[in-house]
Amino acid sequence: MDSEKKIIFSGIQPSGSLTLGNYIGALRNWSKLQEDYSCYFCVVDLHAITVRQDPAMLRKRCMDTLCLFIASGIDPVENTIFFQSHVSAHAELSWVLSCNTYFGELGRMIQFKEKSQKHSENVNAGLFTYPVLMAADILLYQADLVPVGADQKQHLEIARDLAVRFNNAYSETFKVPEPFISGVGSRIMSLADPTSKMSKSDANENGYILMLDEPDVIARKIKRAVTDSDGVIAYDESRPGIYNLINIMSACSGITPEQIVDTYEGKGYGDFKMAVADSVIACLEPLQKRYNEIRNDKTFINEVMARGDEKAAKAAYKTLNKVYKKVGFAPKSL
Ligand code: AQP
Repeated sequence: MDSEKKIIFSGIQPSGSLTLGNYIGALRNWSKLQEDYSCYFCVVDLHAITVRQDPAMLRKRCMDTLCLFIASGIDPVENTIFFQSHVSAHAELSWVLSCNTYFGELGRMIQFKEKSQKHSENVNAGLFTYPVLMAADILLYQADLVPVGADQKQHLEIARDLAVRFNNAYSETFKVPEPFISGVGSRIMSLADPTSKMSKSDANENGYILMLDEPDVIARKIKRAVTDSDGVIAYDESRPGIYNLINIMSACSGITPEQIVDTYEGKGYGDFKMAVADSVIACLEPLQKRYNEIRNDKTFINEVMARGDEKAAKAAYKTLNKVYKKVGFAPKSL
């Protein structure tokens, strides 16, 4: 890996099967960064247990997620792809940082407020300190840049604040990360409720398209997508159902929203939805094929895991050792 390249860190929670939103908003863009940046792409399994998970299902989803990274075009040799729980430095740095984080600043996090309402039966401390673990993820690798969606901007701000606070208290230790705005990939909304984000943990499976959905399932879900009664195809944000379908088709086919409107103006929603489904199916087909080739190849997966864990651990412990020294912990050997 070229040490001159800027460092990028990003992660996805294995809290469900990955969706078309995860692909368009994250994975597809990540695969375009690998030539120009030194990238750490992480399956953030520690974050996933802030919401109760079935252990067998979580284990399977962790492996599925790793394979979907690769199937999406992320080269496991060029990049560092790994599991967060395999590098214990994440949890260790998170503790040190949490001793430098104020209760009040975590209480202001919008995601905490939303998730604690959604999971009111399990408002645990991990859900509250989630941004501190995310800060540890980023700061351990001395990341220059972090690709973030609008909903993660607040968390990146905390990571930046913590880096500056620690550097001021203990001398220069962490690089202060900047948000990375790629400009590609829109926010994909739920098919069942186009005013909310397409989410892998949505209780309604008609709300999302999974990266591994079969073609007939994709066609059925898009056919059932909530639209409106106007019957006109126009690219208009105030009509979120049609607007979302146009964005999906544009992201999957590379055709601009304006060209899509020109082609389907005056045609019924039925024809248009069929075209959207065809574009999604064609977009996902090559990655599904690659996924099926690697998912059961244990030797390949073990090699990927061993390489990624080792590279990540090397970088992470270098930072953690520095941190332990700066806060005043006794060295392991004299
Ligand atoms: N609908 C989306 N449109 C565009 N980008 C999306 N991402 C997620 N959903 C969409 C991007 O995927 C990355 C990883 O997200 P995550 O899994 O760590 O957490 P999330 O954003 O909370 O995703 P979900 O699917 O909504 O997960 P759950 O349901 O578990 O909370 C991020 O880069 C995100 O922007």
